[in-house]
Amino acid sequence: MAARKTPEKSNVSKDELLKYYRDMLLIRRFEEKAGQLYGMGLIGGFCHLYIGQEAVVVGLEAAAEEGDKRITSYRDHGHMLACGMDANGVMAELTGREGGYSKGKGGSMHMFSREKHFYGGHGIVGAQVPLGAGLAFADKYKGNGRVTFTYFGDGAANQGQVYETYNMAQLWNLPVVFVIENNQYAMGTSVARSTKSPSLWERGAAYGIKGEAVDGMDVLAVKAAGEKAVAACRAGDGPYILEMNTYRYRGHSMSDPAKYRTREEVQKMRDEKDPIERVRDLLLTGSHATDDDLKAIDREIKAIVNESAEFAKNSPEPDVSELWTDIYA
Ligand SMILES: Cc1ncc(C[n+]2csc(CCOP(=O)(O)OP(=O)(O)O)c2C)c(N)n1
Ligand SMILES: [Mg+2]
Repeated sequence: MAARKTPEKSNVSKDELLKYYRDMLLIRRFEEKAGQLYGMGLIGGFCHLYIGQEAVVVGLEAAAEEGDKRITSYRDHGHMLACGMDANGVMAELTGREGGYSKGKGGSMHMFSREKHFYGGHGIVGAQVPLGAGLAFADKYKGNGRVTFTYFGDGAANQGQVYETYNMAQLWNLPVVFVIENNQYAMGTSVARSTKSPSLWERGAAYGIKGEAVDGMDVLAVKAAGEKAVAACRAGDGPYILEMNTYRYRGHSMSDPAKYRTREEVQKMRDEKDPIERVRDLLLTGSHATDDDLKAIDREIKAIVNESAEFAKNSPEPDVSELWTDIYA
């Protein structure tokens, strides 16, 4: 197996690289812990892990400003952590506990934070795309300069509502960045099996929307592309499409036997493209950090994640009286 290439020297600051390392590692370790708790029966229902795709959301959050919005699919824990939602509240929600973001009544796919402008968490494939354009419409109406990051998958990119949304978003110059997280699979179906036009971002051209493909395993490339897209939106020249070429290491959800790809394919991505290892290499080769410094960060992250699991386990299940609250009649 070919080793990862030594990264070129970058002119990104040490502090910035350390932040990306930390933020991506938090998502990775949090998701690993969620996987363990699922295996122990502490998390029920669906649970879609984000492991492998961390650079996408961390790079784009680095391009975001206070007040910008984000909305995504069910593969959403990474997005919540990256925008600053509390690991304890997310883990408690995954385990269906009172201390969770939706008081333990929503679970993995149904968490929101008004404070962090996180609008879910959507289990219906593609449903968040028109909602994301709606959020951007509201911001344009208010003239507040905010941008909405609307994330969806390669599978969702074949849905009709995405193209209806593209048309309206471009017609009204909405400040929305459409982020296609192309992790190469929609459940067990590879992109090659689902479309003959695999360059998903180029479909925006039919509506006059600009965009580009990005190495979604490289947090610096993601951030640079994100800044460009956000600048276009803030200048009134939105929307913008970013197709992030990425990869999920785990199955579609916790109940995926993964018979549609080989172990070797997954291992090759881990060995050659891992987004966290890439930043780790940059930190070490640029003499920005020592092995010991990185080990200290690893310990710090492990402590946050362990604490979230303890918090979740110690939080009670919601009271029966909660059955009748937070519902539309
Ligand atoms: C409208 C609708 N159709 C089908 C499903 C079942 N389903 C859930 S996830 C998924 C695959 C989506 O893949 P993609 O958009 O690539 O996102 P990824 O899971 O790779 O992040 C499907 C078909 C659903 N939830 N909603
Ligand atoms: Mg996919």
